[in-house]
Amino acid sequence: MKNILLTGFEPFGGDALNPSEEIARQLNGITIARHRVEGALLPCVFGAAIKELKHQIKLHEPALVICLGLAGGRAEITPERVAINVDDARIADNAGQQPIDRPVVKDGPAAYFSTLPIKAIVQELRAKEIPAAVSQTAGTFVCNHVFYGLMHELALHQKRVRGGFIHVPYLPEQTADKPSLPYDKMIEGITLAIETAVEYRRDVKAAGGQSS
Ligand code: PCA
Repeated sequence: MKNILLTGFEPFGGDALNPSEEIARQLNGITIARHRVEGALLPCVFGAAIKELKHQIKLHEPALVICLGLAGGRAEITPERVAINVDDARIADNAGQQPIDRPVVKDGPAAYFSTLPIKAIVQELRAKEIPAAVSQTAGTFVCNHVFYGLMHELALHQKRVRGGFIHVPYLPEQTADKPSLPYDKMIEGITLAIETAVEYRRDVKAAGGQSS
């Protein structure tokens, strides 16, 4: 059976938990669309996160890589369209680093597009009434850093492996006033996103933008 690598992040910025970590742990070891999910945890640390990601890719030799992260404040599950070659941290990472206007990869391309079927994922999630939208930016913190590191690694060394990044909202218990999504909806949504990524080798042409 082929593997899918599904990564989540440890908590950061003073949060007690990170839904992306919980999802990667919960789906670890299960079979989705004839693939075995290998869940892994990445540190919320510039540099070390990409190092661990590359280690996990070597270990599991996945056919597909999906990295998850928390985007506090967003109301939808958001497949990211593009990773940019910029680290520009608004807060320190979990090792106290705060890079400003630094490339992820020196002399690397300005950006990489996700090779996940991002519109198909949004379409399938919406059909099941799970809030979803394509996001045009993964920010410039550790999530974009890992997304760029992933796509750079795949472009250079694993051309047949597809990959991308999906941000998830807060869990209801994490916030009183910001949008959130219940845990079971997140699990259902990411399971469906994985299925869709396996089934759709090519993306669909459909509207998938954010509602707000
Ligand atoms: N979210 C942060 C980093 C880790 C995470 O889960 C981000 O969006 O960059």
